[in-house]
Amino acid sequence: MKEVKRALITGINGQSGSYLAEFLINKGYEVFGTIKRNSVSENQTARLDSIYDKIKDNLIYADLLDVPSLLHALKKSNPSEVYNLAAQSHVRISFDQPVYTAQATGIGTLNLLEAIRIYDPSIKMYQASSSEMFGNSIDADGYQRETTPLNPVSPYGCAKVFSYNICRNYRNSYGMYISNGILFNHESPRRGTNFVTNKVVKSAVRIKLGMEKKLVLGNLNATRDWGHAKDYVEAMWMMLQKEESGDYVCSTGVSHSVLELVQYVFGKLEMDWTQYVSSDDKFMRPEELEDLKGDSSKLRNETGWTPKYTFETMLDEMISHWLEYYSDIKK
Ligand code: G4F
Repeated sequence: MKEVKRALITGINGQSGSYLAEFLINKGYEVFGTIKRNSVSENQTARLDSIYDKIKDNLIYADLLDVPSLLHALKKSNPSEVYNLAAQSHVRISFDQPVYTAQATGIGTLNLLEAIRIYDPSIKMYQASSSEMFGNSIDADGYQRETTPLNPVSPYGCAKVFSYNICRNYRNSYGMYISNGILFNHESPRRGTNFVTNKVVKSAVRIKLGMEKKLVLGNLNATRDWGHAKDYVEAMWMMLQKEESGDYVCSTGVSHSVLELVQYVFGKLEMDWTQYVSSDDKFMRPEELEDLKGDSSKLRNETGWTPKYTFETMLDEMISHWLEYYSDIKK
């Protein structure tokens, strides 16, 4: 048994990685994380600002495609829990870079599994699986759950299905503790602004402040089950505290269309969205996942997890964030 709980997070500087790092530090963990070399070093750790002093010496350059770097990260962190959050995670971009996405989001997971198996197969691993794996499979009651067939409709979804299956295979073959969190969309002020929620909120605030005139989106009819990343990182941790590993859907159970998202955000800012928003093919996907709504009963029943944010309170927080951001810049 390792005395102080130590966790390694791949992709620690992403939206979920940064919230998870804060959550685990509050739980008393020593937290380590992998980051990738980037030609623009400024802002690379921006999401980690609030905990930077606590983790700056625990940030390790590593890449899921570089097995020795993963072994080095495991050796340096000597973790009892590994959270695999690194990936090429943008669905639209996965159509532009399908091979890279298959490597980073698919083979990268296998590289990490092998590194763990070589270094210490008793380590517990969390795999960031995704509701994008369901594609257009929906159960008769309108929900997706652990038993819903996986029928991905994007290179990203296909790569995530590979990772999901290889994790189950390593669990069964080698008795390793590996849990798949099948997370539905999760958002926050830290969300990249090329994902639809933060694109809409940031743009609407800029339009309100006279900094921008138009917002161009893709498919307004798609529906998503949007939760808050802060709630979802708690679910990741809860999954790894269970005696046995398994596969768990994490979702709010409520879905909204992109159009409803637009209407809510523009309405909150007292603007008529029809004056500003249009749709263009360039933001459409060659194949679209139309509807997502998750049934997370298994997770809720087995761990007691329940989300604290609603769609509305999450968007309110994001709107406040961007209003404050631009008012600080003007000072
Ligand atoms: O915000 P999105 O880009 O998220 P998407 O594709 O659902 O993927 C996210 O959730 C997955 C979980 O299911 C994760 F695995 C994945 O890593 C990522 O976090 O798009 C949401 C919806 C789509 O239907 C998209 O077509 O919004 C639609 N949309 C409409 N206009 C747009 C836009 N999406 C983006 N990014 N940009 C637009 O202008």
